[in-house]
Amino acid sequence: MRTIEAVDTLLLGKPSASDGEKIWHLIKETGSLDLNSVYSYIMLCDIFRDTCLIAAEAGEAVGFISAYRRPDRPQTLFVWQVAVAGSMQGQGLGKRMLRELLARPENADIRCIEATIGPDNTASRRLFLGLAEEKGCEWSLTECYPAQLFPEASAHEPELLLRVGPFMNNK
Ligand code: 9YT
Repeated sequence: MRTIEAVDTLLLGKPSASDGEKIWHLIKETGSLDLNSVYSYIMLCDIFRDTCLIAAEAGEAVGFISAYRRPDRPQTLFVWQVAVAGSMQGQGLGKRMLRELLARPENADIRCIEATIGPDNTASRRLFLGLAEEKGCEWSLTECYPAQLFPEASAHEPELLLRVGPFMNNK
């Protein structure tokens, strides 16, 4: 008798410039995130690869975190977008990607995470508050970019600033 075991074929790693286009498609498909230019994703995957992460399965991008260290506070990681493909939602992939990103040796000195989220972005809210709980650290949610900042032609909901930390990132 043969036993068939579920094999985890998901690869989590640093992206490279050639992933930019795939990421653009992933963000487009999620439908809930702001779609930026392909160029911006290529740049993130190249210049900011130490703080970005791609999750790939069978050569397809199924998850992505774009993030960078704030220039004014380099120990704060600003997480720009967390994207999880529809087929992977509800499986904890966001959390797994975030943990993996923080566990990189080059990110060991990161003490805070910031992200802006729309009022209805419950997935991201759950992800970051889950991290705060796991790390036993403080968090706050404050107003950041009101809707009036965005042009009328591309109506946009307000962005709230979610801050998690300080924490010790030594896992
Ligand atoms: C954490 C996250 O995914 N924030 C989204 C920020 C913004 N609405 C965007 O870039 O889509």
